[in-house]
Amino acid sequence: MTHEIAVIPGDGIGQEVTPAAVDVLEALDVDFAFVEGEAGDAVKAETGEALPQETREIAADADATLFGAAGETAADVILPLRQVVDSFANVRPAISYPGLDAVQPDTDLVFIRENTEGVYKGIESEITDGVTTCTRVITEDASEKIADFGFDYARQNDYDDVTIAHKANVMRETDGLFLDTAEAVGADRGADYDTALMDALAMHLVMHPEDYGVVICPNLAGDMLSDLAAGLVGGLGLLPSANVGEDNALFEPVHGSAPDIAGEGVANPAAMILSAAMLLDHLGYEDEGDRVRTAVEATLEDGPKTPDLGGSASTEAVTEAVVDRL
Ligand code: GGG
Repeated sequence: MTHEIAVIPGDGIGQEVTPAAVDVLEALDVDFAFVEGEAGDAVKAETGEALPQETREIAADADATLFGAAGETAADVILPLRQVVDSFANVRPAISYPGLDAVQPDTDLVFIRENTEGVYKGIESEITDGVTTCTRVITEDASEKIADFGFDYARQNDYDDVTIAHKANVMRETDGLFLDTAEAVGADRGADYDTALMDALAMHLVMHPEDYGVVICPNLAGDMLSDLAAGLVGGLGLLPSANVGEDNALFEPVHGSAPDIAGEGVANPAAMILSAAMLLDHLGYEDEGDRVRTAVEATLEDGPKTPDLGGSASTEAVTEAVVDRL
């Protein structure tokens, strides 16, 4: 069976790490057909559109999508792409790997981020000169769906600790609804869980990440807390993610386009390759996903390493080392 994979490198280092993930997938004994689509700053400068209709169709029709990174046009690219694949959950694991100089070597967290609403709904306006507003949308349906997904994820992946992140003491209506709904899901299942104010949670995650497992979050909180957790494990070059819908999914590193190093060929491909491992799991190739994760882990431990991890290897050299270890 051939699996059609949409490949959308996007901007900056997305152009460098996305081919790395494709190289790894091509080295496996799985039949993929890759279809490339354009998106981002460069295509907007050329055509006026950051996410051309053709790219939307490629992603909608594929069995899964690999996306690299968004730059200045992030809001016009990554948010609509997540809608194209109808993804309601953004799964972001943050794990410490042996052999890296991590701030917190005992980190094994997974952020389950609501992916459709909150302030990322994009309802912003300038109501008068010097005054802007942003409407934060939280619905019972989306909150229930993400909480269900989070509790299922914890059970299926053997995480004992589930935490519901919120700021209901200030955003009483919106996060009040998120919290009440997520707690009702936990109570219905008879599941153990904690709740945590997201600001205090940020501090506790920095000091004691080992106390946490699955963290169910509203959209913006999930984006921010997962970047914070990247800092605990060695940087953004290490965090993969899956945007999961009912029938489709998109896989992307948590990092952005990194314009400071784009074009130098030294971006860490680990986050992108680990995202490809999540794609393999999603398509039912869990053994192949494990092989890829094992090869990445060995490469992170024994090298070669890119400059963000204290080495001097190129993206290509690290990718070759991962492929050799498969
Ligand atoms: N590959 C992920 C990416 O391009 N991230 C940049 C970004 O702005 N992300 C915002 C988000 O994940 O919602």
